[in-house]
Amino acid sequence: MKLSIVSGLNESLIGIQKDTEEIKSLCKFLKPLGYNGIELSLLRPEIHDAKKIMEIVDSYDMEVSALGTGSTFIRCGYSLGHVNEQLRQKAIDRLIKYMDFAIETESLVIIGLIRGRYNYDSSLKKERLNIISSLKKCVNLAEDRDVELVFEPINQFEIDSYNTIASSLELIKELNSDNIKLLIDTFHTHLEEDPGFVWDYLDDIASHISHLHLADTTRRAPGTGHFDFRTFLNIFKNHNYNGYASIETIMKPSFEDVAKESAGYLQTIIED
Ligand code: LER
Ligand code: MN
Repeated sequence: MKLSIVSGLNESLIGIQKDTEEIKSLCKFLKPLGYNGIELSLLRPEIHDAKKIMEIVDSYDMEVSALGTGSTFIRCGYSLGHVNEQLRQKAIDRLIKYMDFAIETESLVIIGLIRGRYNYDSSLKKERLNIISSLKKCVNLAEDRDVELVFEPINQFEIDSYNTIASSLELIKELNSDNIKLLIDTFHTHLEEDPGFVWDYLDDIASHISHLHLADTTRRAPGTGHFDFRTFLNIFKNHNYNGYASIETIMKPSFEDVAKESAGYLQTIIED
């Protein structure tokens, strides 16, 4: 199992020079802590020089684990489930940019908050149908490009559908493609899943999972709340999971503190 952490790049400072400096300083800081990769959360992947980013990441023997796409909905309002067809298409067009970046960086593309939320002129049923039809298009695009998408069940306070692992698995089975797998986030797992069944269930479906997000019960660093990371991670260790466990928390008191504390805590479990 490999370890990564979510980070953005300062996208107001456009320019390869700034990217280079930011990525270098992230790698320099994270590598000695035992991180294997960085999960990049970007708004406009096309403004970044993916080749240059890879050159730097490679030089530290690190990787870009995955690409976060949620700002497409949060900042631009485009979403895969939107009632307006043009805004759904804009979300798909943005995903093409992420996929193109993912080809260069050999990373996964996350389908999380980009699904959006439905509003007064839509409904849960319409939203689900729109998400399914948008995702069919995205999966075809991913197959053409040989890119892997990871679908993330997200809790009901942040998104309206596909909140549970079971409903998300059903959806990806319906899509019937090797290019879409599941991303399991411990924060959403804690809020949505039955604690009496979830461990056995994860054990049963581990082969469908390609990426993990780690945050404790308050969305802070692993080890600061009461999520059972040992039991959770042991399931994946037993399946010889060789994907990433990626820290995705509120970065308080600071990114550096979270990165240090999380790595220290998780390594005692991963390397046990
Ligand atoms: C949001 O809560 C989250 O977990 C992100 O990974 C969604 O893209
Ligand atoms: Mn997540």
